[in-house]
Amino acid sequence: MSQQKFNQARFEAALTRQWQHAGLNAAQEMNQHQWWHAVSGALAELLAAQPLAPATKKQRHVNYISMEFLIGRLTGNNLLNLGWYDQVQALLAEQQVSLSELLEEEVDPALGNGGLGRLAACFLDSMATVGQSATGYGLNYQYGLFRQSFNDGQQQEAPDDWQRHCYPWFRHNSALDVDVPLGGKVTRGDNGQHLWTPAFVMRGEAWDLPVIGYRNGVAQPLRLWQATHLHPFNLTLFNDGKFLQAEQQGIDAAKLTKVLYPNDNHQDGKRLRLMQQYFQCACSVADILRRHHLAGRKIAELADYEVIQLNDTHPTIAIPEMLRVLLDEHQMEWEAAWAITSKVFAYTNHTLMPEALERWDEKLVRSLLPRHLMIIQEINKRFKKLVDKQWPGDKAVWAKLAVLHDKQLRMANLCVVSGFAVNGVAALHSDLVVKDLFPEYYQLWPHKFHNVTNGITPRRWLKQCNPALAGLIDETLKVEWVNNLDALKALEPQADNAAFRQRYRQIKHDNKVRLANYIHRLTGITVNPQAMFDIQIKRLHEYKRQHLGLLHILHCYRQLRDNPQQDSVPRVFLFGAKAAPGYYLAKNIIYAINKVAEKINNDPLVGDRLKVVFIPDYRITAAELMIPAADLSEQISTAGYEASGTGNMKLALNGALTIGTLDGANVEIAEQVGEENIFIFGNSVDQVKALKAKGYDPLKLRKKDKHLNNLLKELENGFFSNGDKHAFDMMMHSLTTGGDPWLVLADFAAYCAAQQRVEALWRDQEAWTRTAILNTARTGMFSSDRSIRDYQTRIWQAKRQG
Ligand code: 73E
Repeated sequence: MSQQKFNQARFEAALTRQWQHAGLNAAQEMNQHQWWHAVSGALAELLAAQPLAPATKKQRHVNYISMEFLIGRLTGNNLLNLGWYDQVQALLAEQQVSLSELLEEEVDPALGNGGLGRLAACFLDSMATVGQSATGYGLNYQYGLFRQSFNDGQQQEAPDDWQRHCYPWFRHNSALDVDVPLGGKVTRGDNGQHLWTPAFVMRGEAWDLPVIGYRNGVAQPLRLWQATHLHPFNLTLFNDGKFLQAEQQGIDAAKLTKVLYPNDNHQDGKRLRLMQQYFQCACSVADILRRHHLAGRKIAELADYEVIQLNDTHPTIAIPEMLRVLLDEHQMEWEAAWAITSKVFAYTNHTLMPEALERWDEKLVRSLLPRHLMIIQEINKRFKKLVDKQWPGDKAVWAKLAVLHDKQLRMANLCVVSGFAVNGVAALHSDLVVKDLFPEYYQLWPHKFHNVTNGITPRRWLKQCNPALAGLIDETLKVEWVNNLDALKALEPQADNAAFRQRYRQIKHDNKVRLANYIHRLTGITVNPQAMFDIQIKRLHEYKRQHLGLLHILHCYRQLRDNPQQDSVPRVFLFGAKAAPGYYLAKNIIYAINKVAEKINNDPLVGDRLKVVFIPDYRITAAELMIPAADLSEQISTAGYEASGTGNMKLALNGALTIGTLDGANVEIAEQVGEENIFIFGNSVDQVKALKAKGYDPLKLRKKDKHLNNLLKELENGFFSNGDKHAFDMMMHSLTTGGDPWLVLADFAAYCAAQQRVEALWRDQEAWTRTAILNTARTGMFSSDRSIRDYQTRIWQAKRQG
């Protein structure tokens, strides 16, 4: 398909309908926000008429189910992908309206926590762009991820009411409503069939956002389910006079999609979360089957046309839901239903962290989903036969592999047993999935296991967020590179071209000025754009080790105080991170960084040489400003714990040099850019394992390393906290007597040494720029278009093993 032409007359007519609908008499009466709303609404209306590419036998339709889609602002991105940006800009300019200014009016929908949700959004963009027919299925939360502010350095959370009811990109299609049962009991009918009598039924409404391919005429839906009560209320209860109970049902239903759970890499085990999961899965499975039937296809052919990709285990309950529908509603035999189901589902694993691996109490599952529990028991029983055959009498193996064990349901096991494919998200991670997490499953089914290294969409993460660099690339390469990112390779020779380097450096500088202005507006802090912008942006988590960054800042501060005359490299340390509201240690790390920042930023001895800024309320829109302005990208997780990372890719593509451990996709970034163009340090996965095995003791390390000990002491003696010696107790305990589980102290010396190498290169700005250009030129493989093609060839369209 080719790009859809911009039709000015149709657009203007749609725009007119928008302001008329708002009750105005003329376009000129609109304020800035109304302009944004009207332009977006008009575009959405034009797109609604767009036909969908149907599923074919040649290409299965992908149903990407995810609890999170961190989409970011849509209007600018959609205009860019449509190729209509310039025309709309010119049209608005005639009315003295600035397109770029009105785009700032959009709230950034925060329907996700971090990398997992952003990955889902990048994948939708890429599927539309490479022509992979797909539907995204998620939840339409009324409140997205909380808004963050700081009060005396402590994180405060406020609800993110993003006004979903008047978001102009939504299209609600009431013909797609789904009824979702919950609770109750299961009995047997006359023919032995299972009859589920639910305690209550909710309604799922389909709210669609358009996902637009890059200039290829494709638009496909991201379908977000929203829960409401049934209309009318349960009439029987109503007639019995039990009004309040009837109303109660409505209240509960609306609660279901009220709020996104704010945990990243952590499971809470809350009842409402399981209800959200089931609600999403029941709606999505019903929708997939409805589409299949409407196309006139037989149920037995489902796996020839549809694949369901599970974004981590959060939507796993879709598996027993599919079986339930096939068994109970289509009256299929187990074998036939299983044959279909086990060819449809594929599972992506995003984490090895034990606290993030989902388990649900059997009791809870039974109370909400009695029929599903029975189906899971059947899967478990049949699977046990296979395990008994392979490992006769081996109880330990069964204890590991069982889907149901110790009254707990293990979602990852259910996925591996029931799906046709399992993949990790970076080469190193996929290796660990096989070796550490699922070795026995790998023995049983080696063909199920794959790697698909994550990627990022270059539309948003280069062309849109860094227009000046995109322009320079256009001009230099004279080919369309944004949907063929390998083309960036041709920039390599420019690293040796002084004039190109000058322009590249100037662009980085301008982006830093843009960020400095934002920082000043937001925090009142003035930062020097000549300084190195050293950036760590990601969720706050111990394993990501923002506190290792903090220790290095203390080290720099110490050096400045010890040698005030020294010719130091000026740095601005920038952080952006939210901590889950109940994750107190993470919040304590935020507090520590803010307190240290306060001290350093107000120390006249330091002046412009060192600044530390924690940017509040980090989100996609802030990332779009920070990434193009970064000189140094901090990717310093404990090796073996960051499955992939995607911020690392965005930053490298935009010409930030990486300082990082051999973890996640850092390994592949290093391979691509070359060891001499990245700063790798610290213990490797094997070394981390060995250290832990032999009994690592941070206190011994502290004793030996006087310098490190002095830095820690300053955190303990109230120097940074107005004399409060307990301000950072939680963090300090974790680093010392708590055993330093993330090996922060163990990697500290190597980290500082790597930072030295960073400074040495920085002092030679030509060499630095050369390296930065090579990073841009060599990170084309991290386009999510490549990830999607990998999914196509390795998983979705691969020849299926029966
Ligand atoms: O390494 C990242 C990865 O790049 C990983 O931590 C993250 O997924 C990214 C995309 O693959 C992730 N998030 C979660 N698990 N892994 C998670 C777990 C529970 C709730 C919410 C998010």
